[in-house]
Amino acid sequence: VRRTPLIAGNWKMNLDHLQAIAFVQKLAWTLKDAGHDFNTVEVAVFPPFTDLRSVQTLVSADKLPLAFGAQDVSEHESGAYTGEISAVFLSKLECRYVIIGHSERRTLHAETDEQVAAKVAAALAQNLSPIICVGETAEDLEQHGPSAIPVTQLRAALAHVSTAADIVVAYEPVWAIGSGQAATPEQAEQVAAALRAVLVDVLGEDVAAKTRILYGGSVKSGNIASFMREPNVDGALVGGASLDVDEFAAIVRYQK
Ligand code: G2H
Repeated sequence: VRRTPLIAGNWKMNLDHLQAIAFVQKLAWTLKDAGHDFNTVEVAVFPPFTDLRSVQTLVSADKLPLAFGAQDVSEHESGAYTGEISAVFLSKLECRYVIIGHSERRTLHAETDEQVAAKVAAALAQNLSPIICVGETAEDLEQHGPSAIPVTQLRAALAHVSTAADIVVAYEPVWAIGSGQAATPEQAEQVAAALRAVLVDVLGEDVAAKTRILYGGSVKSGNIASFMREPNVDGALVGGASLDVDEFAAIVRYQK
């Protein structure tokens, strides 16, 4: 099975809606100028909620071949949840993906495995493809070894997922996030292979073979190709380096 690589830019809390428009326009031109084939490597951006309407309008008006999504979603569909954003709203804004369980949500907002599982179910119910983030801290790594925590987190996140689900998994070692210290390609592959084994076990061979597993944590244009050579790594979730158009475009163009 050939899995289309996905390069995803997680903007985190950066770029207002005007900056987002300028960024997305420049990104689309840069990639088109470079002759990028979007069917060969898929490109997605994850702006803050307040930028999504601008990005959607631009993408649909100019028919840009970019996917986009949100960085989080509520586990609830509607109701008295002040400050929350429903998967229904994201779906109506033509989001294709939504990042769920990013380590910054788990750490700074105390998101639990149960909430992550509920959010995954809420996203799938609206035909959004969840990018399920898992990863261990430096202490976890020391205590439990490389794959134990990511494997446990993925199993928990799949609690309500049916076998046909369209999901993406992102392995992001917490110690590699924003630190400049990326995992080695061998480390990423070892955990990605363990995560694929979970997918086989829970969702079956066919879905596991189709599901993309991304690496995230200090990905740059200088190290992306080494990750992409690994058989179980199908793309990257890029934070800091996704905020510079030329650098992000160079990551997307890792084969060149
Ligand atoms: C991990 C990653 C993007 P960065 O959080 O999700 O960020 O590339 O800045 O390490």
